[in-house]
Amino acid sequence: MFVIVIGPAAAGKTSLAIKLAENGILINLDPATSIDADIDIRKWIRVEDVQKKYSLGINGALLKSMELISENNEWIKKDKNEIKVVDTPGQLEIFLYHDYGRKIVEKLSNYDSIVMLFIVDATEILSVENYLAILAQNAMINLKLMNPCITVINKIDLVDRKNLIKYIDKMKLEKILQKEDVLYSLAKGLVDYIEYTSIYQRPLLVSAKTGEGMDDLLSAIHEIHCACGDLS
Ligand SMILES: Nc1nc2c(ncn2[C@@H]2O[C@H](COP(=O)(O)OP(=O)(O)OP(=O)(O)O)[C@@H](O)[C@H]2O)c(=O)[nH]1
Ligand SMILES: [Mg+2]
Repeated sequence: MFVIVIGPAAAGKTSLAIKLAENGILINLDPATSIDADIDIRKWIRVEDVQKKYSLGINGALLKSMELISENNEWIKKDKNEIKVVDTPGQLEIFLYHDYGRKIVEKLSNYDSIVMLFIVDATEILSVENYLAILAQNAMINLKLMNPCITVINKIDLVDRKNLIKYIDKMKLEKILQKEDVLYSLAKGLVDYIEYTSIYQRPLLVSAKTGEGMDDLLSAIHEIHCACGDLS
């Protein structure tokens, strides 16, 4: 199974990927950052080389690198029956606005089953609006990649859990979202969507730093894997 770790910059993707890969192998798909991975994309594609070769700025070079990665097969570990954790770059636009992410996911799905994680930084969830905006990004990623993700709230060690639950508990959230206006409808739709994918009923709160919640995350990954990717 490939466990693809996606999320905004500095949410803790690499930290979580390293922890998860203790039970499998780690594939680094970030062409800008070297980590101690079993397979490192930088062996074949390095953003600084791409920048020079194509005379691009740093963001253009990262996009071009992702295009090259989507066309390259050398980094793909094809053996089944092991957890292959894929760490990705934090520039979400790769997945939100371009097709490279989808190409990569489609390619991997030819070799093994896929479980995707969308990593959220708990310290960014400071209001209902904030949380819903994060869910909207999560929903867009699901649409673009045509795969549902498990929403994983990381850095739980840095926040007051009670405060966080206020925003992510459906009953409490619906109480807050009382106004009958167009934004309420949008917010309600997002909450229903997340509930439909069952992620919402079981928000996964973890800390890559302390290890809290990691067992639940591993169980969820295996559960989804056994259900052949059916989250409903
Ligand atoms: N307190 C705390 N810090 C964390 C946790 N997870 C990650 N961090 C810290 O957050 C920072 C970013 O972590 P990374 O794992 O590099 O995040 P990332 O999402 O891979 O970042 P990019 O690849 O740059 O997008 C580092 O300083 C980590 O040590 C966590 O659960 N708790
Ligand atoms: Mg990283």
